[in-house]
Amino acid sequence: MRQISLLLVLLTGWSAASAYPEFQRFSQEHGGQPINCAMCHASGDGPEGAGRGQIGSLTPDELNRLNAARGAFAAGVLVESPILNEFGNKIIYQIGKTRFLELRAHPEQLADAYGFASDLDVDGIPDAQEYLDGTHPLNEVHGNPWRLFLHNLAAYKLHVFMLALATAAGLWGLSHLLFGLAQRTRASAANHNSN
Ligand SMILES: [Ca+2]
Repeated sequence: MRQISLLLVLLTGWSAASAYPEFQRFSQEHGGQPINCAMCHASGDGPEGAGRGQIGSLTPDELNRLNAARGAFAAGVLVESPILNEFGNKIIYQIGKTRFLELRAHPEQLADAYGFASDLDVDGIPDAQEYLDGTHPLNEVHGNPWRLFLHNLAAYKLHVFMLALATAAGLWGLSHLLFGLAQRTRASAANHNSN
């Protein structure tokens, strides 16, 4: 069974870990961030090999899921390819394998084709924007610093307000304490001089 599934994989033309380097190259150059295959794949070294999340280590069930994903030519088909991560599988779901292959010639159009509604790591930056920025769409602490700051500021605005209030109250109390001490010192000095 495993041999049959593996044969299917080979017959359907899976070619290399670098099968779709156009997208990685675009994302890296556009975002100016070093990224590897882990943006879309289960393994940072890509799908070829015998490591975890690579073709050589797949079980018969995983090979079946791989074949199913590779045959998802139309958009809207839920796939669970074991060599892809959640973002990679969602790309196939959103645009389908046919459109994905077409976009190899225009990797800059993948973000628009995928759309900006999904934010898999819930860090406030859409998956498609993370693709453009060259940041990881499944890591909530990896993103454009300014975008993350704005998102966190909005998410924790009550905390920020309370912190600012506490700081202001602390400064107000300290200034009055110092003022009171200064007054007592002046009064004490005045009494000393009058005696
Ligand atoms: Ca995100």
